Amino acid sequence: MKPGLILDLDGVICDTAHFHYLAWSELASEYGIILTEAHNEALKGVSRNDSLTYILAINGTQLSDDEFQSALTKKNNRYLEFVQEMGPQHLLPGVAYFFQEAKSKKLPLALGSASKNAVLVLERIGLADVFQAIVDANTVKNGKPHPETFLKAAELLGIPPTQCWVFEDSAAGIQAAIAGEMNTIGIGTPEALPLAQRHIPNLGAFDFNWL
Ligand code: B16
Ligand code: MG
Repeated sequence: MKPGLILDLDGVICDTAHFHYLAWSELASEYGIILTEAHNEALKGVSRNDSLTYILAINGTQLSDDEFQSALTKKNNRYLEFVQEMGPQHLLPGVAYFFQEAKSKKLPLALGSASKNAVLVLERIGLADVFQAIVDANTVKNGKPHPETFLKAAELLGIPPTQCWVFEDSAAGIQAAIAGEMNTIGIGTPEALPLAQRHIPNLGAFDFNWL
């Protein structure tokens, strides 16, 4: 059986992580909160809801349920403005090569993203048709670091978790993959992702002989 490749979206396939950061920073500043690089790292792979909870806790801002929901909508609308401007030029380095290689080797591919906007982003960057399975925040109950996203992706591919490889740029995502007993490739440094088995700067640096 061929191994399954399960890819995160933001920060692995395209640089939406930066757009999330800009949109959250704008919102956070309304509450007198300045988001640092360290905050940004902690927010990667974290659901929209949990991200806002994390941000508000920075200075103890309390919101009513209605205010919380409005803040989520505001952040998402700002984020979607960035997404509307996206195209294939926003693919991270090596992504096109990675998909060519995976296709020529007939390796099953799944997306495992914590974003509710994953399909929209895939359409914008021209990758809506490359995955045999797409699992995002609209289709799971438990976000990363819970393994549900990746376990569901493996199930849809019909491949045992231990034969799947997860490509992730977030600590929460690496934890999720480990909890699902999958192999992990960290997109980033060992300092940022100490639990990942291997580290590469981008998908173009992946060596298919590792599989
Ligand atoms: P949305 P990934 C995650 O996507 C992002 O890394 C994270 O920063 C974001 O808060 C989360 O999606 C939710 O995104 O607001 O679009 O639903 O990295 O798991 O592909
Ligand atoms: Mg990510």
